[in-house]
Formats: sequence, structure tokens, C-alpha cells
Amino acid sequence: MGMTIAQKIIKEHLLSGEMVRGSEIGLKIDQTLTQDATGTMAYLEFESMGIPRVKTERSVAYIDHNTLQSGFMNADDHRYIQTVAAKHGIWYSRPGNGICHQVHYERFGIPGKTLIGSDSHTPTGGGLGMLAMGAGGMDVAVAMGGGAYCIPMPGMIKVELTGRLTGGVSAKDVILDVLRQLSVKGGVGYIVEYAGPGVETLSVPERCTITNMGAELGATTSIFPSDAATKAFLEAQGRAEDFRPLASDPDAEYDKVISVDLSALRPLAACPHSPDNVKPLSELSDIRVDQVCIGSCTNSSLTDMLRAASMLKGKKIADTVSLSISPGSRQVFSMLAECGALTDLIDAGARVLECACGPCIGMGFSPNSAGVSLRTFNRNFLGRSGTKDGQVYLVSPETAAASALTGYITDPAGPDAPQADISIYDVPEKFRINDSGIIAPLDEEAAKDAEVIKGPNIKPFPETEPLADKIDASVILKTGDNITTDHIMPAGSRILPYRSNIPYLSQFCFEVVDPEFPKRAQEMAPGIIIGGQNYGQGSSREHAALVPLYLGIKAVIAKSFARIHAANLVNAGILPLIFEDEKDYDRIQQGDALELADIHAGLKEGRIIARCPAEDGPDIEIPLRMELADRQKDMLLAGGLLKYTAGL
Ligand code: MIC
Ligand code: SF4
Repeated sequence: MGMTIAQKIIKEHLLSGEMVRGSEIGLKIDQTLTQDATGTMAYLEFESMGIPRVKTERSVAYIDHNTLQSGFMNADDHRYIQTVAAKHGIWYSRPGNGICHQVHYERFGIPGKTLIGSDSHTPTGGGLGMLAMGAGGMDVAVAMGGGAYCIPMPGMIKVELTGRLTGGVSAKDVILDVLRQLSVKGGVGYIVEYAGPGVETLSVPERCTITNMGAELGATTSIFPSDAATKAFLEAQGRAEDFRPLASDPDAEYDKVISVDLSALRPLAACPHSPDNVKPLSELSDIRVDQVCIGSCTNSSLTDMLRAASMLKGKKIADTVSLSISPGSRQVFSMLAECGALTDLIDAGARVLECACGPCIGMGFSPNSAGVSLRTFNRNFLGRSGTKDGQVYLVSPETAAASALTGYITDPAGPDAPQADISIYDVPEKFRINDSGIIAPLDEEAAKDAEVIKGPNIKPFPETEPLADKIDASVILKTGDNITTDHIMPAGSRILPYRSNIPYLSQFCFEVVDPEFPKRAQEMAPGIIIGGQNYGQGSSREHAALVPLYLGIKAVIAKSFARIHAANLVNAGILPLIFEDEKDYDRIQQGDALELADIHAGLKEGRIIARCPAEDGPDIEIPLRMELADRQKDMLLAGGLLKYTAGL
């Protein structure tokens, strides 16, 4: 039987397991990346393993999330990451050098290689034909140490692309259409592979917009073939030698196939507060806009910025709109400056921000009260922008630019909108290469004496414990469906500087859902959380497991889990349990006392019963199942991933 591209890469990297859908496979990891908001924990975890030098082909530590440096905290983290990277063979991308995913595909990504990153948008590299996956920090630490990255063997979804994008419609609209078709949970357990004649019409940066936002489908990753466009991109980055062609076999089999006719596609927007709440712009045209942001790892390539600049050139944004642009990398920034497009953006009224995540993660530029913000980003979860009642719409750079001019949501394919035309700029064929923002690690000899500097903001990660055979715990919180890691452990400028300080962070756990949660959890510990469908979607932040661990949470019972969060819970020694019958969700209430007994025997069978004493009559019994690989069961018994790895 023929193979898909992803299956070929998996086969080449298979260290353990069989390529049978749902069963656990262990993969050799060629490259890793971290960013600073998850990086400090990942490197503390790596250090605790006592391995002197990373065993990957390339590991890179990026600083892109926490660049505000209000107070010593961020700067402490940066210095720790820089020194730990230098010592252990890891490349360091300085603050201001750009967003990890953008810089990685520009400078380091290689078709056919495996990459894991402690950031959920690591699949961006799939646009270059990499098998690139988001993971928790502990998994990245283990991979840096040469360990396998273990995942359930995913199924395959094919997205057949036909036709060619027309004026005003862009790659962002493609992924918004896929989200409309599949929803934020439609990709769980799958790799999404793009195929068909439309593929060759898309450039690598356009493909990376699509694979980036595949994270919002809940997919393990997304991938494009490596073809003439990939070759041209790598050549233009001065990396022709990294090219390798990759295509699926003609008789490759997929579990699901959907299609997108690029020629028929119209501009779309994801409306508040979910990336799959997708509507055509034609239905949104009366909405007044307060703020427009162009940037983020989804849409901050040179082409994205040039398209927006060409539409804004010689014009002024509406008086009522505040426009920000954040180029994705120093390369994009310097090329924008060189060709004059930056001046056009500034003259039109844009506020130019640093090459970093910035507003995407609530690091400044929060909208006004109930403000409408149009963002070229990938997530519009409630409160993520820093303004709880902010109304965030996710759109393409073209829609963003057209709307910034009128002050209303405006269709860039409509008759009155200015057309993007990047040919007005004299842009060289080759990208401008200046890696001054990237620092190579020390050689092995020099590394031996190098000091790793930890400032007072860096606190040890919480101790994990071996799973007890019996848990008597209270239900501290019951949530609805699609709870994101932004709900569990919010980010933003107030909180993000403390990503290396779990005790401090714990005060904000579930803040947008229930501000009393941390106090209650500590008073009533040990605790259990009850969740709905797709619990833990969104970010890869392991803090969404480490903080509940710190607050005494022993188990989470949900209708279903998002992949990375479920793995993070197990890595932290917290038991993820799934209702055998979803209707039982209604039988447990916040405040109930639950008893989980004979857990060790239950682990073997993959099933346990939760008992809840009823006021009158017999106890309520609720059967729960576990979707855990044998390795994960052993890990829970050992007390989490690090203890398990140490015991191997
Ligand atoms: C995000 O977009 O939510 C983040 C911030 O990049 C996270 C990582 C983090 O929480 O540090 C992600 O996507 O994994
Ligand atoms: Fe940064 Fe936003 Fe991308 Fe996360 S989604 S990596 S916060 S730009």
C-alpha cells in the first residue's frame, strides 16, 4: 500500500511501536525548539536529567513571547536561557530576532526532518515538509536528551486543493475554511496533509500560514509536499543543500478527505471567541472596528506585510482605528525597511511593534472595553487579548488592511477595496540573510566551565508524585466544553513574566472561569476537575498541568481531551480520565466528594469506577476509561515523565 508524506517520515524515524492508528509510536527527533514562556521550565527539566549536551541535530532556544521586560523577571529568564543554551549545545535566538516559528522555517527547518517544539504552533514547519509537532516542555527536554517522542499513531486527513486564489483572498482564508469544515476538534488524532493541483500555486510562507493554524484544528500536525516551491524558498534563504523532495504515493490512503476550491474561496473571518466560528465577511460588513493587528506566527511573513503595505500605501487609516504591525522576524523587518514598505506602513498610521508575539498573547496592545479587534492571528479565545470583553476576529492581512482604512470590517475582494500588489516594491529574489540575532552554542571544551545563571525569578518546578492506589478528592471545578489552556493558565503581560514561578502563577489558575478556584483548590485539596469535550485545547503550555498539580489536583475527568494537554497531565503525574458514558457528566456536581479506588488494577484494565456518595440511596457509580499507552501507565506509577525517564 502506498504511503502519505507523514507516514514516510514517521517510518524513517520510528524507534518503537507499530504504525497502527491509535497505538503508541516512539519517534526519533531531529530538531527541537523552545520559546521563552515555556523554555525556562523545559531547560530546568533538561538540566535535571544531567545530560551535558543535546543529542539532536539542531536545538534552538527562541526569545519571542516575553519581551516587555517590565521588571527583572523576563530579563532573568532570558539570561538563564542564553546561558543554559550556550552550555548544552543549543542555538539561541535573541529577543527581537523574531517569532520562533517564522525564524525556524526561514533559517533552520529542513524537509523530511522531525521537529518538536514547546509551543503548539510548531506545526508551522509542516509548510516546509517537516513533521513538526507541538509538545510539552518535558517531552522537549527528553527529546533533547536523545529520547523518543511518543504519540498515538495518527490517522490521516487529506485536504485536496484545487484552483488558484483570486484577488483579495489569501492563505488565511484557506485555513479558516478548513476550520469551518472540521471545527476545533475535527483534527484531534489526525495529521492533515495538503494535496492536489492547488498546492503548487502556494508559496512556502503561504503554506506555513495554513500549517500554523492547523493547530486550531486540534491536529497532531499538518504537512505540505516538498516541491519546486520548497526548493525555491530554500535557495532564496541560501540553504539549497537542505532541499529534499517529498510527495505522497498516488495510492496513499486517507481516513478522511475534504476539499477546498481555491478559486471559489471568498474572504472569511473567525468570530469571537473561537477559531472555528467562521463566517463570510459579507455577513459582517456593518461591524465597526477599533483595532487592527497584523503579525503573529500565522501571518507575519514578508509577503503578508508587503501585501498589507501595498494596500495602505499613500492612504491613511480611519481615525477610529489603531493599527499595529509586528513583522515575524528580523529578516522580514529589514527587508520591509529596505524596499520602502515600512515607510508606507508608518505613513499610513501604523504603530510598529517589535518582531515578537506581542498582542497575540496579550503582551500589550489590548483592545478597549468591548472593543472590536481584527487580528491576523490564530486564536481569539475569551480574554486572551488582555481585555475580557474584547471582541477578536481572526482575518487575513488583506482583510486587516482594508478594514483599517474604512474603520469597518471590509471585504478586500469587494469592488471598493484597494488591491494588494507587491510588485510595486523592488524586493530582491534572495532573502536578506543576517544571522546576527542567532548565537551559536559553546564548543564542548568551553561549555564544561560555562556558568548557567539563574536569577530569583526562576523557581524549581513542582515535585510530581507516584500515582496513589486510592484517591479521595473533591470536585473543585466543573467546566463546559472546549476549555482552553488560556482558561486554565492565562497568559498576558501581568502573568507571563512569572512562567518560571509556579507558586506565583497558581493564583491566576482558571481566573477567567472562576477566580475563587486557586483558593478553593488549596483549601479542599486533594482535588478533581470535571471537564467537557476537548478539555485543554490550544497552547502546549505545561503550566496548565504543573499549576493544577501544585494546587493539589490529582485527576481530571472529561468527555474528551486535547492531545498535548492530555500528555502534559500524564507527564506531571495527573490522571486524565474519560467518561465512558458522556451522560454521567451531568451526575457529578462541583463540591461532590469522589472516591477512585483500586487505581493500579484499573490502570492495567484501562477502566476504573468513580464512587460518589448519594444523599439517600446507594452511591452513584461512574465508569471511567483511560486512553493511555503502557508507557504512560508506567509513567503515572513512577510519578511523571522525569521520574520515569530517570528510572529507565
Ligand atoms: C500560545 O499561542 O498560546 C502560546 C503562548 O504560544 C503557547 C505557548 C505558551 O503558552 O507559552 C502555545 O501555543 O503553545
Ligand atoms: Fe506567539 Fe501567538 Fe504564535 Fe503563540 S500563537 S507562538 S503567542 S505569535
